[in-house]
Amino acid sequence: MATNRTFTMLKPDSIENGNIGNILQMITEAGFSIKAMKYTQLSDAQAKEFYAVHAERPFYGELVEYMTSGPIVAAILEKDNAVADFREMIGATDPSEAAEGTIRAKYAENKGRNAVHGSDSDENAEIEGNFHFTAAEIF
Ligand code: DAT
Ligand code: MG
Repeated sequence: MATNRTFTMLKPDSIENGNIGNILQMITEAGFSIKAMKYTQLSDAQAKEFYAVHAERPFYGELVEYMTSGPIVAAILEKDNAVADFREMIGATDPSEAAEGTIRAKYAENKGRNAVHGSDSDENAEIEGNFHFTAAEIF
């Protein structure tokens, strides 16, 4: 069966706002299976490395500060067409532009505190999953 994986983080606003259960329910009801999962807090160095592609952007410092401000839930998800289907399910980066019914439309506060991360390609899903999980933590 053709299937593939994506990587997600439920960001600190999702934890602060009590939305871990709601978001995980949306994810599993959409047919994603959980291959790995961890409740953790990113260090400054981890957040800087994870978001290194945005290092030159004006919001980088704010992004790193925010992503280290509290715990996150990191997970590897599996489903056919996982990367594209998950991006569709999370909605646009800015929740005011996110389609109705998407995770960000329902739960994000603003463009920075936007509830969830979703990988943007199969290649990045692999890199990001391996950044957070060892082989023994992936089922
Ligand atoms: P996405 O998370 O939709 O893939 P991205 O990769 O362009 O968006 O940016 C990564 C994160 O950086 C995003 O989820 C929130 C933050 N961010 C992006 N643009 C921003 C902006 N203009 N102001 C503040 N934070 C921003
Ligand atoms: Mg992105």
